[in-house]
Amino acid sequence: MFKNLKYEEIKNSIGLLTINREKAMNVLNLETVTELREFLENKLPEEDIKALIITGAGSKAFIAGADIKQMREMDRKEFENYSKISHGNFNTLQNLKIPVIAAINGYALGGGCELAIACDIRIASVNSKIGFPETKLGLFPCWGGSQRGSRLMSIGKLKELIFTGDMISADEALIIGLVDRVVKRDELMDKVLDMAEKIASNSPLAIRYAKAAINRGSETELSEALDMELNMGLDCFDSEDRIEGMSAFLEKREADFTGN
Ligand code: CO8
Repeated sequence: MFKNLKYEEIKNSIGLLTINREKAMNVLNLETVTELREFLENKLPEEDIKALIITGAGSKAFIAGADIKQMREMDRKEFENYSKISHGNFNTLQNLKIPVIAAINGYALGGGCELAIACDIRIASVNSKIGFPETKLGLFPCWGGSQRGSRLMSIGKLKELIFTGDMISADEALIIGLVDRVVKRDELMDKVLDMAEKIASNSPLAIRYAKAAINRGSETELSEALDMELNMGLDCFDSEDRIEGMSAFLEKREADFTGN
């Protein structure tokens, strides 16, 4: 039903979303961000899956950014609409209850890098090239890059990346915290799936609380964040999953979590 997106459920309750524009370097044109909005808001079966993986089609690009050809022809109002859709999409992604892993399989540039940093975890194949080339185009990363970026890496590194527009290797991105793991090119999906399956075997409820606590806490003053963490921990303690997890440990069996 989508022209530019492909969604499938793989393995054990793990969703795989592919930006499916291989010939166009999986660039996020207006049609694609509009489809992504529809997918995230109405089609993603969030209650049925335990993790979502996002990748790009083919072996060359994860996502080479927003569509420069379209943007050159847009007026301010059209660009505002395009950017608001993307802002909304990346906010929705960040706030999904389930963990989202970006499987970076090549160029992750501009808006592509911004999508990746709205995900919870980034795993990149060693051949990936990552960066914010917007200043070469007379723009700066304003689909979350200048804000989420500074919460991942040092302000100096972020400024260096944005001001120079340099693409960096996956290994450099790992050193500065822009990606979380680098793997061999042909092992990317296996490694991402291994991680997703490990996540899927743990309590979905505890992961949901952990994600919300980490996300909200990073935007909150520390003493308030610690109060919030304690309250969320108490709610988590009240759950069926907590009883199941502790019982399974003591009974030396695998836990069977329901997410409640
Ligand atoms: N937009 C439109 N078309 C693109 C883009 C893009 N971002 N990237 C690649 N393409 C197209 C090329 O034009 C080319 O099309 P055609 O075959 O019709 O000529 C095709 O994809 C293949 O690209 P190349 O021939 O260039 O392939 P190479 O392997 O030589 O190079 C690169 C691949 C390095 C990815 C190169 O294409 C490149 O540098 N692309 C541009 C990357 C870029 O600048 N991305 C950032 C875009 S701006 C952005 O994302 C802004 C988001 C936030 C906006 C908010 C601002 C306020």
